[in-house]
Amino acid sequence: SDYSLEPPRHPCLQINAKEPFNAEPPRSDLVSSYVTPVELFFKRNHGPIPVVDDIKRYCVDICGLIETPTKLYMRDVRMLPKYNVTATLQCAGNRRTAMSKTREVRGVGWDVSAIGNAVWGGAKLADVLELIGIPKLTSSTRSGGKHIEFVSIDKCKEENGGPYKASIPLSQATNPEADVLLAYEMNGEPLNRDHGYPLRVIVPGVIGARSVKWLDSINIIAEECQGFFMQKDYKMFPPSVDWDNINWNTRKPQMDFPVQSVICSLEDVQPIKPGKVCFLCDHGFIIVTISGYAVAGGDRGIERVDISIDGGKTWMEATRFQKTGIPYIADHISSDKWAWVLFEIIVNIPHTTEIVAKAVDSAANVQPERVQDIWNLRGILNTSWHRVHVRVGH
Ligand code: MTE
Ligand code: MO
Repeated sequence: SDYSLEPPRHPCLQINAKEPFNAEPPRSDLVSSYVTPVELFFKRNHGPIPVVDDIKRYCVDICGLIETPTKLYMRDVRMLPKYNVTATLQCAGNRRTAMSKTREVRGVGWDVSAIGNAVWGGAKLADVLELIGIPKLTSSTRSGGKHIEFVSIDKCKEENGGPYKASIPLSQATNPEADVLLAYEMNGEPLNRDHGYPLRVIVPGVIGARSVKWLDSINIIAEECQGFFMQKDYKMFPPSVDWDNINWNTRKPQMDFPVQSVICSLEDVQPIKPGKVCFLCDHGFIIVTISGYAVAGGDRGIERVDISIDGGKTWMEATRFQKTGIPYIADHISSDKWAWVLFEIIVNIPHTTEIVAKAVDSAANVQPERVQDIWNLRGILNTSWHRVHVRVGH
């Protein structure tokens, strides 16, 4: 493996692993804009960043259960209708470091910023598949358990030096409403190398692991992909399963992510010095802005974000935003159905306390209270109530 050709990266990123490169922005920067700038967007890799320099010859092989295997060139992808989909990408390992504090887990440590919201530009996978004779999903379409497998150019040690790969059900791939993209743009610019240049998959509402970067081939297969990241990783196990009694076959690969919310305006332990980050009003209270992100998995939306300033005894509802500065209300649901919402509430903090956030999605799913109850050996999907401790004093 060769790490001598890695692209330049923004100095603000917090590096969680150098080779392969895994990094996230500081939490306070994450919610300063609704659309995450490319250079601050988290980078999650399993090997060196591949180099694609001959873009004219670059193509995706489409093979497997189809009559005529096809080569898809960039010009073919660009000829299809272009869609710009605002979608939040979240790594299943987001907030792993916090989970590992209750009990050890295996995996790269992440704070709360293994997530970002971008405008992805590209062709719909449903259009690409239609081009090669696989019809769009209709109520009468039977996909019979078939999957669409995405294979990358990169090489990783988990696959014994083979490429990263993953798959999604054919029924999702052929459904135009699912907005699965072959993306060549991120925030209006050509994809950069870190994020999958020249072409990557974006699967909205699903853990980041299925959004394969540096696409090399698409296989139509009879059942889900048998690769490492589908079968031996990114599965949710109960707290009773450990490395000596694990049976990977008992669980399905994780697809949709569960409802999540995080406070980004405060660190885990936030010392508040009156007069600096905040000020003391006449009554001796301290005014603090609590802001962060909330995101629902699948095609669900965020219904509500609850905030507590007494460790979870009492709650109040935060204001929610999608496009920055535009609060949205129930009868004005935004079109950004795959995107996070930012939330904000300004509160008076009387003394040292614990501030908590929990979100509710459109199916009334709520985040679990305690991280111990969802602990799993790989440390994925930590969506427990997000807590920060505010320490008031000089
Ligand atoms: N695709 C390839 N080819 N190789 C990878 O290592 N990592 C996956 C996914 N796609 C990965 C990949 C994981 S686990 C995540 S969370 C997202 O890419 C991260 O995408 P990003 O680096 O653009 O933020
Ligand atoms: Mo991930």
